Amino acid sequence: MAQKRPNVVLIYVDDLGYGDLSSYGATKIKTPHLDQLAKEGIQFTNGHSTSATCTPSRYGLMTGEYPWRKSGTGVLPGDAALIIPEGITTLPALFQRAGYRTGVVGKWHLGLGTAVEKDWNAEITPGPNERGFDYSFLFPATADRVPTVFMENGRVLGLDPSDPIQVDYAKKVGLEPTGKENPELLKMKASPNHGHDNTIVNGIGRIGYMSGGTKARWTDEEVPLTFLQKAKDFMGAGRDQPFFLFYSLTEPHVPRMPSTFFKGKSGLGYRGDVILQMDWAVGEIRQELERLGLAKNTLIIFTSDNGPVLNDGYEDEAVTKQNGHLPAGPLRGGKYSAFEGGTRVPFIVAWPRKVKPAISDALVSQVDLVASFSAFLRQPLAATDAPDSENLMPTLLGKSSMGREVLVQQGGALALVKGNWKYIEPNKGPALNTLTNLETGNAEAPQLYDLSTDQGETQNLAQKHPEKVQEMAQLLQQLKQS
Ligand code: NG6
Ligand code: CA
Repeated sequence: MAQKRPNVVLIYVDDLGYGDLSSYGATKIKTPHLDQLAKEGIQFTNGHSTSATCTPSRYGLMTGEYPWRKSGTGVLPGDAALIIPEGITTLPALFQRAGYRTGVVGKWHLGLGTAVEKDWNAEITPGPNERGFDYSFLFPATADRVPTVFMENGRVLGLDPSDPIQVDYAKKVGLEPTGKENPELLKMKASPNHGHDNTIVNGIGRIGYMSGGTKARWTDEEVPLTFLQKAKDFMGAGRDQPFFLFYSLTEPHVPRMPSTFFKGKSGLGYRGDVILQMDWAVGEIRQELERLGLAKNTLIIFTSDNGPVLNDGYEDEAVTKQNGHLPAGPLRGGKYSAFEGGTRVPFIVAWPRKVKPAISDALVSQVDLVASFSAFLRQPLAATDAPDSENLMPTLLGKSSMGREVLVQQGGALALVKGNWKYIEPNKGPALNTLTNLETGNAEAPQLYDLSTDQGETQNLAQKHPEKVQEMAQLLQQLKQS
């Protein structure tokens, strides 16, 4: 019996948009491995991340709680404390309770330790290992934030004790050059005003300051290869127990710095190149599962933590070599946005012989994974656990076409989707983020769109249907208070 339970690999990528894969309609880039996965599994056309940025999305994914309910879940600096509270059932904890071996490999960005001030040279707890993962190999925040080091089970990997690490987000530490003072040392220029001009590591200016840990610092070109190898090692490590792997890739988040053999391959600049590399890594994972004899009994979920952005802080040619590629496909907005481009992302589920290939239009969200796997693994949740998570396992496995009835989306503003209607609540702040050239979805007047006829959210129908606006506003209010 026990050996029949499938392994689960959750492949989570960073800032990949709805239009970035050829299976989702991209024509300027080809992603054969993901196309294949989509062909063998279910491709969701209305699958959502919990939020339009990384930290809140990951918080929702891990806890089954909408992140806007909890303060402190915005994009975290690299020295932040862990934001997943103790005593709740996380997604990996469900697997652990069900007897799985659990691991996270890749980007974390949910904080580490109990405080901002911490000793990076000692073990840092609590972290993923205290919240449901038996094994962790990660980088703390984002590729553009210090410290630029890998951590294995709470400790910086390859640290030389005679060269201790110090990290600070408020003031410069150490004597090393910064992008601001020494731009001539950069191999990839930072875009003005985005703030990627602090400590230079591997020729790239970062957000935040660090000193020391010279030998432990990563080389960006090696990051995806390192994560891939660690993911493979984890999958192959124990045969008699099923595993849950959260493989959290950094692509195509900035700084985009593909491995040498992918540089220039896409013709779309490094953003396209790292998407190709990410696609390749998915193929490698599948091949490794084959090699281990585990492919048939492994459920793979592939999705992204938020929508796409071209210029997110570096002059990496994502804009100048865009070549007509539409990273959000037909959707409006992108990363940071309350429009569909912010959270509607690629979402693919595959499980050989168990999931029949299909395209599903059901409304599903990453916040639903906790309740879904609670049901699947028969591990009950406490009444206070995962308050916003719905069991959509039958839908995820293609046994039902029913999705959520309502979903709250989080850009800057909150939005509510119910059936074909989408309501974006009035929100102050600029309608256009001029740094990234992305529409935020902010407007001081309510917005109402009919997604069944206007997927691109071009016609605000709020004036035409005031009663609908009122109904949706009230429902959102209720959900906020529940
Ligand atoms: C933003 C950064 C952006 C990126 C993002 C986090 C600026 C101006 N921009 O604050 O470059 O790092 O945070 O991305 O600082 S996320 O996908 O992890 O949410
Ligand atoms: Ca992200």
